[in-house]
Amino acid sequence: MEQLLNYIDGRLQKPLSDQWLDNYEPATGKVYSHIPDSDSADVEQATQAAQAAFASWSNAPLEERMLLLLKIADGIETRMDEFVAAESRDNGKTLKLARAMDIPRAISNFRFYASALQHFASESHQMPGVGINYTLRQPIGVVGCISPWNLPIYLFTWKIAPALATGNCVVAKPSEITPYTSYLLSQVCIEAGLPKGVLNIVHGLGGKVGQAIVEHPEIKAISFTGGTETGKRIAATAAPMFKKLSLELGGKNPTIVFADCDFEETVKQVVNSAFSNQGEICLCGSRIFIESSLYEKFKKAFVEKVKALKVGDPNNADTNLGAIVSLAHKQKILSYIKLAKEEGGTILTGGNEVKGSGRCADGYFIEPTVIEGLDYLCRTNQEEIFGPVVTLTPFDTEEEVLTMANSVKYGLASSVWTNDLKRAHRVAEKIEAGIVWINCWLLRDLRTPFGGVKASGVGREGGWEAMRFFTEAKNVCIKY
Ligand code: TXE
Repeated sequence: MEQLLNYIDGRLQKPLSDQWLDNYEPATGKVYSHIPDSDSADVEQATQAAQAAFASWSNAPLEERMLLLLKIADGIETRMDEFVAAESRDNGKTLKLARAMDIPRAISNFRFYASALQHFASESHQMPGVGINYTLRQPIGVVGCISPWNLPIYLFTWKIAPALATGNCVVAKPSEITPYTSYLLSQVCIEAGLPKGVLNIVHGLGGKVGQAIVEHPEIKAISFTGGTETGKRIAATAAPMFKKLSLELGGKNPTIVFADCDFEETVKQVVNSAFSNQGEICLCGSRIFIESSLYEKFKKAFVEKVKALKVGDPNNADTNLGAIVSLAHKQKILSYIKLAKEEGGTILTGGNEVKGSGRCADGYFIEPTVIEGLDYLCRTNQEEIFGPVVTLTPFDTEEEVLTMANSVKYGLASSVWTNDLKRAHRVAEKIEAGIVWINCWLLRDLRTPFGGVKASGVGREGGWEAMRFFTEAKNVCIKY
């Protein structure tokens, strides 16, 4: 059985404890590799390596840092097929989605920040006749990056790239559920000649390795993406240590469809926003609100398209929904479908687990599920399910739909479908979310701030936001 290795001080190595965890393939339900069951001793070794590398990395010429990040991007691109296969096998997503989204975005993350570091400027403020101030934006030192299982290498590199670009050294932990592409990234970094200790990847459990990273006194900032409950635990540990924190947490995103939308395109895109990656994207639209006059027509067309979605082997070209990431997560999703029925919902399509066939006989599959007739305040409509389950709810007025959309503790993303320009801006201003897409979904410009409000987290990733997160601003004031 293949053993994935930690990447510490430039070397691939076993966990110091020589303890291992099973790594499951969601499509087959079978263990296909072992990952290090690392602990605080491995995190200590990684942190010391990062500290030792910091002086030279933070003082390296910008062009040197840029060229290394570009080489890493090229290395991923050269090994694209391996990364695509690994991402799909680890997460359960289809090969076509991994090839279309996850891996290209990981490459873009490194290329974007390789270029951004060359243009990252700060400001000066003149006091006429008295003096001048200038702001130095300096790297923090050793930072921690912890990422989830839904978009494994996409979100892992979304943190690591700006951290490295700004001259920090990194101790990073991917989800123990989807470690493989991070392991491949380690190999690419070695092949690219990234100096030892600049990036360290420690595999293992969140409560052990993740917690050790968060509480290590020499790791000065934490960039985390994952569940809201975990975000709370991380904040409780890091806040008293005065660490910088970026928390990208859960979501329960509204999709608001007005009667004047471009009907066919809206139905198609709303299906996409509901069920991409089996609904396991924090940006997915899981609460769909439709203007009453359009409700029946939209419901009919939407359910028809959902019924046509194919659930099955992620390796098959015609599969739309692959496997759910784990047995535990499959059971969590099924429990919410059961709850929806108990709360009075009507299942319009789906609602059942799917028995795989052939190699996937023991895989984790669930039908795309559409539910109507629920109160907007019920648990099914308030709690994050993070799977292929959406609800439909009609509305009459803007005020009513905004009240329902904003009724959840989350505030991450939203989409609004209308051709009324003024209404689009009006609604966008009032939605409690960090991202509002108008007549589109998941259209991303990496220069824009990315993050949520309320229980969806604090801080922003993306563009200069990420570069500022990973640097400290020092004001130098000179009297002349
Ligand atoms: O996240 P976790 P999981 C939501 C979604 C999902 C729930 C839990 O609802 O069902 O979060 O998913 C590490 N200290 N999202 O289990 O547990 C853990 O090892 C430090 C939304 O994946 O938060 C993993 O690497 N680290 C989210 C990472 O944190 C800890 C995407 C995420 O694990 C830790 C994924 C600790 N105490 C899930 N405990 C989004 N916003 O995109 C765990 N970890």
